[in-house]
Amino acid sequence: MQTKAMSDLTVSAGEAARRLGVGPTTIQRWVESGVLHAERTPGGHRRIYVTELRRLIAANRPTELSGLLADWLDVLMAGEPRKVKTALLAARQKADSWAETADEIASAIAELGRRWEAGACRIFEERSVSEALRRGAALCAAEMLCADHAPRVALFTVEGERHTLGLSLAELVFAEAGWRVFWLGEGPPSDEIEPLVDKLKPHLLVVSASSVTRAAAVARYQAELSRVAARTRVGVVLAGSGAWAPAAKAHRIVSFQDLRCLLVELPRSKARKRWMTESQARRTHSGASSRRPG
Ligand code: B12
Repeated sequence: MQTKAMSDLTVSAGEAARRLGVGPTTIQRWVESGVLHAERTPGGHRRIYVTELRRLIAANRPTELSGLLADWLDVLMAGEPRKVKTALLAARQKADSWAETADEIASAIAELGRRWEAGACRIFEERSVSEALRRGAALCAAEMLCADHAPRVALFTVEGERHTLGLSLAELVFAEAGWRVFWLGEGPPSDEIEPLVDKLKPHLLVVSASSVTRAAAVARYQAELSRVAARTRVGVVLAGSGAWAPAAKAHRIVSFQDLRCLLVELPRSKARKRWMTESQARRTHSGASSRRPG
């Protein structure tokens, strides 16, 4: 009989395949050969114990991590934002851009995930790592000042999504490209997107969702984003591994190098055109006022 406890302690064969990075047929073969212990629901579906996944992951994890990844995990696991800031700046020195460094950190985040899955990282450590990275990145971003009339971007996740580290790294890429960043982190309810745009007047909304947020919730949020973008001409970037639907009028971004390329291409976009019109209007205005007698 399927009790609450079993559904909490087990995952579907599909989820097990995703976490172990193998195909569903491999899971089937492992269960049949006894490599993996599974239960069956009354409906006949296989359920794999999370503890089994951790045992298998821990047994197959490379004992020694490659230099760079190991260094990053050491700095992050220490949980000190200032040390993370120093390490980020040192990595930026060796790289061409913050986008390159951000993609490097993204692989360290994925490794943190694998450690968590293998039971080699406790929840409090995952929290301390996330906060150290979030704060360390914010310290680096705060040092990159932008021009008064810089183009503006708002960074947030879909409502209820708490995975914001991608946005912390994206802020570095925007700051380096001279944008003014409104970093909101965990996103507002969808009915607040319009007042947000009316108040902050961003040229771009960058919204992130992970695979944790249900597809229906992402779809509802995306519908409101498209409606507000159509009315206000704000540009929209959809990011993260979440279930975004393809959208002609939005930019779908996965990596930080993708983001950097987009910021190079943007001058041709509506958002940028709006910014350039604004700056032209400002220049004309300041020209007129400077010519005005007295
Ligand atoms: C740290 C972490 C947390 C932290 C997040 C802290 C923070 N400030 O971000 C906390 C503790 C809050 C957390 C909570 C939870 N988490 Co969590 N988390 C992680 C962990 C270890 C790394 C975080 C992370 O950012 N990953 C990156 C993923 C989530 O984001 P992504 O969308 O793929 O984004 C990547 C890229 O797309 C890109 N990106 C993202 N946004 C943007 C934006 C731009 C512009 C660009 C260019 C790129 C970009 O950068 C990201 C990093 O590479 C991952 C493990 C992993 N492998 O990722 C688990 C993980 C994502 N979490 C998971 C789960 C299940 C949860 C919880 C439900 C646990 C629980 N029961 O409470 C809650 C859900 C909270 C919620 N409502 O969102 C699962 C998701 C499984 C699934 N179904 O998909 C994972 C995979 C762990 C696991 N192996 O099971 N988590």
